[in-house]
Amino acid sequence: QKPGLELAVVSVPSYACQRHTPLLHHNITLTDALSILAENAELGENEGRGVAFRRAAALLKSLPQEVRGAEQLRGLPCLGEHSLRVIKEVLEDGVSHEVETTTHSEQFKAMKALTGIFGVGAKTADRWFKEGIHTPSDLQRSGHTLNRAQRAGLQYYDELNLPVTKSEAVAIGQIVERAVHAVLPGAEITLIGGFRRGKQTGHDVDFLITHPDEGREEGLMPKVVSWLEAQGFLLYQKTTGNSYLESKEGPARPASNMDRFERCFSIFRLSTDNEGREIQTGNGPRSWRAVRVDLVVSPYSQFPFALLGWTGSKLFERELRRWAVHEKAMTLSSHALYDRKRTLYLRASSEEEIFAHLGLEYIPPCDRNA
Ligand code: 8DG
Ligand code: MN
Ligand code: MN
Repeated sequence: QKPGLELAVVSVPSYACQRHTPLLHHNITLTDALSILAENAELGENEGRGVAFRRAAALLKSLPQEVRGAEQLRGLPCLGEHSLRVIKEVLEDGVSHEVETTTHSEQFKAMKALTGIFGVGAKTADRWFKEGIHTPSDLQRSGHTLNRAQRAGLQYYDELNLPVTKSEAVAIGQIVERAVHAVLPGAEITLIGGFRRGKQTGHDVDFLITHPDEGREEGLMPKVVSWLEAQGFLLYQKTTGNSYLESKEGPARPASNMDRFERCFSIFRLSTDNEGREIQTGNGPRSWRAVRVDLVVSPYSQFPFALLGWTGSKLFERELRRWAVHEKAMTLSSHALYDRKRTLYLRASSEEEIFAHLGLEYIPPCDRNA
């Protein structure tokens, strides 16, 4: 009467980009445990270990039912020895000793709190932790010289760690649209990132901007930012120009997933009047909140690649690139797809065409929650 073989018989493909991974799935307890270990590895700058836990968690997210016993996992890919051990422990005891130890460790708690400050990465946080700085308040008191991003991150710490709701994302979208259309009529604005995958909350709001007349989008960001600044919508912004030149970059694999689009990492000042919500601050309540917003500008010809590259999830993106390289001898970035055997760039006018070039079934955004 054990549901034994049901899951094992179904063959599950090993790349996350070959699978449908919905937002809501059946193995939250297990994936939560593995995510903690992934996070801990990433905070310790052990990327390989982090990816292994993320892949195991993503596999479980794609299963059509709850895993009740370890025997159901036989034959499934992506489950390394360490992940399997953790899964078995959780299935048998309800908790994993390693996960418990991690969540209670001073270092993990401190690293999470410090990297939770906008502008602070794992390296910086680790340096501070070793100096005895464990919390944002410790940092405030330490008298350390902070850069502009970190100062803003510290100033709006509590709000930026409050989830952004879908309705807040929509409100931000309306402001971005007004700004973009004021400086470039006909430009198109698309909500990307987690919200495009159907998430109801996010840590930020991401937008991709383009214009059907190639070239019209050039230099757009500084104009949009000036408009937003003049209207008092920005608490912080850092704009980076486009540095992508197909001829110069060539087909070589970029060093990281950082792309070269014109972009702006910002903090918006969003009125909360409409939601009837007040934000509590050290200086009393107020009727606006800080929201992290990422803006990216793409030339029209690269738009499908940018859309695919910025919709996420991060693991789904990583798996797409890994699939491209190892299974297809192609290089995928947020700008282009290069076929190394035929030594040519493959054009695409939609995400569907990119999946087709890659020999993959089309996976819609709502199923890219790997
Ligand atoms: P969340 O904000 O709801 O928490 O999740 P998310 O929307 O999936 O994460 P994100 O950190 O906002 O990233 C959105 C996507 O953008 C993600 O798939 C990674 C992708 N991305 C690139 N290039 C770059 C880059 O240079 N920096 C960042 N931060 N993200 C990038 O394609
Ligand atoms: Mn996001
Ligand atoms: Mn983002």
